[in-house]
Amino acid sequence: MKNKIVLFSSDLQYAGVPMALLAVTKLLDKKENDIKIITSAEYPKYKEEILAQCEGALCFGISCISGTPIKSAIEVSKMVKEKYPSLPIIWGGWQAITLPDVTLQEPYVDYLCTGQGERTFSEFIRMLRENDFGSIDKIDGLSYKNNGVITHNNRRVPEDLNSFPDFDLDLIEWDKYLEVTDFGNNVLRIVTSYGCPYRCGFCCEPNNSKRQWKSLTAERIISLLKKIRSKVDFDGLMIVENNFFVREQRVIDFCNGLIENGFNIKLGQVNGRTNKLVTYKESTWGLLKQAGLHDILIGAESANEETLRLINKDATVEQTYLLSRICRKYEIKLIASIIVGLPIPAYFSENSQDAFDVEFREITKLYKDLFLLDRNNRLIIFIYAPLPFSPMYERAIELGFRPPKNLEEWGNYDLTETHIGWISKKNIVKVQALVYVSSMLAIDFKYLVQKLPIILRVFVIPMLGIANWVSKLRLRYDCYSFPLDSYMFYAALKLFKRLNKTYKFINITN
Ligand code: B12
Ligand code: SF4
Repeated sequence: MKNKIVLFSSDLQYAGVPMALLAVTKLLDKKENDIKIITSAEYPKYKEEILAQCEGALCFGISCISGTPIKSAIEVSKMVKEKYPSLPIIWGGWQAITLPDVTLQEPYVDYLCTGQGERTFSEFIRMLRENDFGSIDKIDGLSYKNNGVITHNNRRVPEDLNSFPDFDLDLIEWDKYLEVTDFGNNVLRIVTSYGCPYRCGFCCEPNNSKRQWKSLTAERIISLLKKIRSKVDFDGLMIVENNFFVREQRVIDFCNGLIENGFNIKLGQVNGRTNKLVTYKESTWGLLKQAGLHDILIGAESANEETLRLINKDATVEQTYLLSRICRKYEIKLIASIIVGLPIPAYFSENSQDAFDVEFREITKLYKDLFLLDRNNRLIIFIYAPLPFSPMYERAIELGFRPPKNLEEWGNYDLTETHIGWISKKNIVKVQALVYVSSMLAIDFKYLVQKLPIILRVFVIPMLGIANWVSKLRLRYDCYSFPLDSYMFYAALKLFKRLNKTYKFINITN
């Protein structure tokens, strides 16, 4: 008889392909295992589905990133533990990696996978199936409780992704994960690599992958895409891994593969590093454009050279400008992500308002310059949300940041909100206003609007026109205070999202 394995993705806001869950099934033998993947996108009544599927199952696995997805992971784990007390529950993903002890100490979490999951999960399933608990300490990357004492096995060294087979495409209903974006109507998210070779001081990735980067070959990606095409017709891909552009030859081969196989799609939100991209050959840029590259997302992080040096970015503000010029030449949009409020010396030594004013002035200048270079350039800004295992985390604590104390509290630690005392509410409003202006001026809402019923379009089109006009004024006069226009826009968006939940006009990740 087959073993039933039930897997759940706890990020309820996320509408995209459950990449982590698909990945961990790669090494599971389909003849022996009956795998059920449950997401809120595919199962709006996911709780009922989980409870029904867990009946007679071998284990229940949850993929969870830090922040609000912890809440639903807790709720569901408690629910399953209550109904099936002996069913092993394993958490994997970024929450398990970032806060292993805090997570595992809870009674409703039995095991953790604290790194790359493909091999760890298959060894774990074998152990459960064969009732071979004597071998538990041999499973790298697994953490568990032994008479209440937390034990972490050896870390798992990231393995070559090409040594794993593709996942079974029938595990999910692909059309449920098509998203509407500013470059396509039917866009899928994919990842083609794991880890990251860089060492940014605010990021939890270097501690996880130990600066290793493992990637699928271009041939493997193209062959996977062909299989996905046989399941669903997509017109775009978001390649959302940490860094798609690490090896130029892989990128060249991938673009050639897309072109030769006539994919005719757009590529967006493709993550890359400024310092690497500026070294790319002109011919590669031409090829990227020809293959359909719509936009690149870079971690510009700061508009200040000294800050970039302090966070070990190994890239410069000058390179951000240079990359913007290259992108303009090839008509590729550039999305630059910035982090405000990193615990840099200015916040230690100066009045925090003065430190913010300098930081904000530099960012608005960068944005204006980039906008003048190309009107499609966009800035996204995050307020720094400290997470363990990075040098900046310790600095944040020195500066007064108080971390949540237990898993429930971490579930209230919304990573998209502000938790650092050195950025005031008034300043958060300014940052949000700048993000709003940049979004209004750069995002092409065409695909979104097309999907709306006519009755809604009548309101939405003029509203977007007015929002765009006011944003231009704000940019011209550097005015980011009293952003009433953005409040109205976000109120309308909130209402729309509510309607969308009921009527499902479009599939979008919040
Ligand atoms: C896609 C993505 C998103 C998507 C979807 C997130 C999601 N719920 O899956 C969206 C756009 C929604 C998103 C948003 C955000 N994200 Co994000 N995102 C990513 C990204 C780029 C890829 C994730 C992914 O699918 N990887 C592919 C899979 C195959 O790899 P994986 O997730 O690492 O999974 C492997 C293992 O962890 C393990 N595993 C995972 N799950 C499970 C489950 C089981 C049972 C087992 C056994 C093993 C296992 O096995 C897998 C295969 O090896 C990661 C970066 C990264 N490199 O992972 C950041 C990342 C997860 N995001 C991050 C952050 C900070 C955010 C935001 C806060 C950004 C922001 N400021 O707005 C928001 C918050 C979202 C929220 N709801 O709170 C951080 C998370 C830090 C943390 N400790 O949790 C990351 C790590 C980026 C970074 N380096 O800082 N994100
Ligand atoms: S911020 Fe991006 S480039 Fe820097 S270490 Fe993290 S994943 Fe790598």
